[in-house]
Amino acid sequence: MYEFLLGFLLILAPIFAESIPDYNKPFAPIFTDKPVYSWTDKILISIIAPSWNSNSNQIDSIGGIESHAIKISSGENYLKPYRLTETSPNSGIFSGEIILTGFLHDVDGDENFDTNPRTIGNGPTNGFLESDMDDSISISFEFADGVVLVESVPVNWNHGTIKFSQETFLSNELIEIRVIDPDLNLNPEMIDTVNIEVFSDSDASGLSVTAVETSERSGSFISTFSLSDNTSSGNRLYAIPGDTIIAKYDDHTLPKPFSKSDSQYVETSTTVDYSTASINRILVSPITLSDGFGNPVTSFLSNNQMQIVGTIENQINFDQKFIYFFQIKNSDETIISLSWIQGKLSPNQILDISQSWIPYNSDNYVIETYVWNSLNGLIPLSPPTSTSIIIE
Ligand SMILES: [Ca+2]
Ligand SMILES: [Ca+2]
Ligand SMILES: [Ca+2]
Ligand SMILES: [Ca+2]
Repeated sequence: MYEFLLGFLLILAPIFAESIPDYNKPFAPIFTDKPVYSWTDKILISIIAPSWNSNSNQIDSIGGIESHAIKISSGENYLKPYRLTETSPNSGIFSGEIILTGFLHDVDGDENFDTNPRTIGNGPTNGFLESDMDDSISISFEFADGVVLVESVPVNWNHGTIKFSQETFLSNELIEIRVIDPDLNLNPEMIDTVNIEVFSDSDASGLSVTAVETSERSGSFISTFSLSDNTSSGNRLYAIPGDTIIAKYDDHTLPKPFSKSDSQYVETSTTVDYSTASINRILVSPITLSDGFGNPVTSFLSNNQMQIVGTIENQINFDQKFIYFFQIKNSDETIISLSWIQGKLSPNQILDISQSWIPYNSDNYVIETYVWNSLNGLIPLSPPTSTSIIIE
């Protein structure tokens, strides 16, 4: 709407500039760059007043004289007269800005005030104005004698939001979290920060990370941190696959009906998964066969006991439960033996698993192995193996 009007009026501006100001039909709409502001934001103001473009070759100004003053006010605080200057020598558009300075308040609960409320300045860009949590900023301009134009914009506190960039993170990924709370843009000309508490199932006390505003005036804050598989330190949180990570911050700037002294935790969660795909978490070697004394066997006779030996190796840096299956099929594809061994591998552990077997009949057999995470989970942790043997 604003841009549409602006374009429209820019085209008409030269006509207005050359005509005699018609003080009986004042046309000087007042615009702000946002429809609503937070308590410490910057307000960009423009007033389209072609009749005040008295010299088309120079920058004119409005509002700076008491007789036709601009007044910018919030409650009992005000700036007057406040001067706006023409955007170019013949535009007839006058602009300026002020910075809201809020009131004395502790926004993070550390018992120190975080604001510097003050009301001072005469324009066009040096104005500071105190404001309340639920306020209205009113801009008035005495366009002609006794003709005052007024525009008002609301000032509110906001409910903050917090969100991880993903629902699940792999244990080796960088974790990104974002807080959006315009009330924490405490200085619209500087990058502000917010402290976020993060903790996990493995580390319930967790740590505090700093989220940094994405631009001077965005009110949007991002923090990144990584995970550690043993202890939390610096910007690393102790969290292992399967953990839930919680992030929260305390919003001390809540909109009505909350009061100034209220605060409320805003929190979110994500989960941690293995950085290695499940099928690659255990490395299996093909089985070997040996006699009852552990000597490798090359020819196989029926009715002799032999040992089937498989080897598995943990491929991830965490303890890992497994269940290892031996399955033997005869030449009819009938399963004649199924056995399993359950256990736990520590990080990078290599383990031999053996099973004794006495084949009673001469036949061609196939010995298959499978490694799953559990009987309930049934997630394969390695590809199956298959070995053919002939029993004479
Ligand atoms: Ca001018
Ligand atoms: Ca504080
Ligand atoms: Ca800022
Ligand atoms: Ca807030």
